[in-house]
Amino acid sequence: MSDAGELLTIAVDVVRGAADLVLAMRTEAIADVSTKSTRTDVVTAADRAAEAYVIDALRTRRPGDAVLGEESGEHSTAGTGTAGARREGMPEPASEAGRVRWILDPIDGTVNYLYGLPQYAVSLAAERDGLVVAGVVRNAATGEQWTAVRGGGAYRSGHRLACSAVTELSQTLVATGFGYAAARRAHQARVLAGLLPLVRDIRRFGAASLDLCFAAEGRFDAYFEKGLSAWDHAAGGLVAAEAGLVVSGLAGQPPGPDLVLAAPPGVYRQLHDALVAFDAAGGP
Ligand code: LIP
Repeated sequence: MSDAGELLTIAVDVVRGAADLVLAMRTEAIADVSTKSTRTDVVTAADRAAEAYVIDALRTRRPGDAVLGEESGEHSTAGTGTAGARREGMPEPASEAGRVRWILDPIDGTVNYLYGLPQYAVSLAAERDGLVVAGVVRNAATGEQWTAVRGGGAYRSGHRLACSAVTELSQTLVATGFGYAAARRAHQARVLAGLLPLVRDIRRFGAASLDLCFAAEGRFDAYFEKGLSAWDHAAGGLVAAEAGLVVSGLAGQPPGPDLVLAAPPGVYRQLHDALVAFDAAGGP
């Protein structure tokens, strides 16, 4: 069974290469933009190229693992293909129990990438038996990088991270984000209208993985968002939890598409209950 630290070492190496590719090809990539769920939900040639790069690298270094990528879905790295062909003597694919699944967002913050706002990241997590055990988030524009191993703490460039110690909701700087569909955005606006008078202020930076890492080091106090996919929060959620934030959904649910909430213990319950009151996990 793979040591989480070894998985993190591979993830850091692969993500660095993907982030360098994303940055290098931005000029051409933003000339090749298509859309997904709505006209504002964009994907570029760089999203696709970075995802292919990571999958190919993992096929070489971790044959037999599974990969879930935002742009191309679920893969096995035991598949055929250039680097994926199973070479003589290579280990059999891991059995389901203990099998590693990689969860990848090749560019989180794609709209920021399109506009040249330096807040976009490559996010890669390693999950084993349904539990994320290692994760890395790398801001491709600035080179800032956050890492975590379950039970081993969270770090940015070698510095151990600790979340905010805030205890009053009225003193809490809260980050959030919004979906792409108009009906969901209208509901999220109503939630925000209820929350805004109760907190210090709101921030919206546009990349969930980086939002979770910023909360992990207290650049803002807390974060919540509805509508995230696993690739948006798998790595950043581990960084946040290892920095001391409580990471959950609402009403006893795990973090997921209904809601991801990351808050310091001192205000978790106050913020959680306010989000429940405003039906932040509800709506379209
Ligand atoms: C983004 C998320 C962000 C959310 C954006 C978008 P993408 O992911 O990271 O938190 O508010 O609407 O979903 O689409 O850039 O990978």
